[in-house]
Amino acid sequence: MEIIPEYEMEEAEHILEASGPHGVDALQLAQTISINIGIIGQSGSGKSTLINTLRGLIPDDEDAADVGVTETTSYATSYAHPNFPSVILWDLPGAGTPGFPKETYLQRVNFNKYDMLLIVGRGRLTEIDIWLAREASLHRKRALFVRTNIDIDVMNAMEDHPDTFDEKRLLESVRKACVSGLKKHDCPSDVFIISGKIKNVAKWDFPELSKRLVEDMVGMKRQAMILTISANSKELIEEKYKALRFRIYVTAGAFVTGKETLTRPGHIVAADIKVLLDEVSIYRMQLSLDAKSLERLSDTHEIPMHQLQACVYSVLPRECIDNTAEFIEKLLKDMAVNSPLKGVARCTPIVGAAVTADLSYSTAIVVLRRILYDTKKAALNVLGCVMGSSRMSVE
Ligand SMILES: Nc1nc2c(ncn2[C@@H]2O[C@H](COP(=O)(O)OP(=O)(O)O)[C@@H](O)[C@H]2O)c(=O)[nH]1
Ligand SMILES: [Mg+2]
Repeated sequence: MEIIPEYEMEEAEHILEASGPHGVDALQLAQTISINIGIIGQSGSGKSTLINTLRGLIPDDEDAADVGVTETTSYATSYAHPNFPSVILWDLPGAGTPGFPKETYLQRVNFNKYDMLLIVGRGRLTEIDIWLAREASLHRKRALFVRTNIDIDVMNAMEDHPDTFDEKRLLESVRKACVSGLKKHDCPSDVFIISGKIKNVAKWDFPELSKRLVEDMVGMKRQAMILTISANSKELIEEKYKALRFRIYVTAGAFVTGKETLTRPGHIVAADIKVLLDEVSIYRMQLSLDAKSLERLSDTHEIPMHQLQACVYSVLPRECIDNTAEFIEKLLKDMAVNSPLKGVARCTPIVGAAVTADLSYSTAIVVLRRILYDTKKAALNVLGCVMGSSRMSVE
């Protein structure tokens, strides 16, 4: 049985102290701080596509941003993450069109409200791209420049120069042109070269972009942000794992604060199982292992479903997926019989004198930690499978 490491107990103690004896407020707080991210750029540059992909959606999904070859976004539209409504991605109308001339654009899109901007451009750097980057800099806004459509450029270059085509060189020249163009005008020059299409999330700079979005958020905001981005790189899966591990102490806190507490680890109340089940389903959704996410991965990367499932089942017992409630119940019972929970008895002091902590709190922590750890391992397995297949399709 895993023992909770000292440093982690200290972290948990810190969070719980900061947010009152029950710790529940920490999670609520993380969910109520709103983060506004403005996705800005010329019409057709791929803003709406990028928003959908960051949220793990395809354009035809319900609630996805409208995508199309004609101007489709005529007012600022907010897209909250389904699970974490406090992080808001703003799909903004294209800048510099007759309907949205430069002169009134910043005011009409409410430029000041954004905590961060993603300036989206395709093709060569345009005057509008530079103008937006300069405004971001003048307004002291955190901004990243996202250069989309690299998939099309790669395809064209392959067709144009079949004998001399060199993808690495092409990327270098695109990057150099963007960075030097932005620097020349004293603009922030963090450039990410991507394809916004969901099938390309593991390619070019997309994983770097996702990671950078996370890094740029601090404290609680950072934690809320991590949980809104779909798990498409190893680093992001690890970050999500850390963020989800923090939640464990809060979720387990429900056992000591709720009315129907477990008095002995072997004595299982349906309400307790429900708390654990809900948490486990959040892990699966967050780490893209829920049925919908797996189906989508299978479709977009053309990997047979049974292959993805095999990656999951090689780590997570099949019954943990097919009958989670029974699996949890069995774990709890095993622990009641086999484990005196020596290591986790140290949890008790964190909740302090305000509550009478009992063994159910420790039990919940151990069960959740074990399932979360295995879910992360399964997510890394699935990612390995997807990366393998996307490398194959490039070669
Ligand atoms: N191949 C490719 N097509 C893209 C990419 N980004 C956007 N598109 C396509 O470009 C068109 C315009 O995209 P959209 O997201 O609506 O642009 P917006 O006006 O900036 O919101 C749509 O047909 C998208 O499918 C990309 O990175 N690669
Ligand atoms: Mg749009």
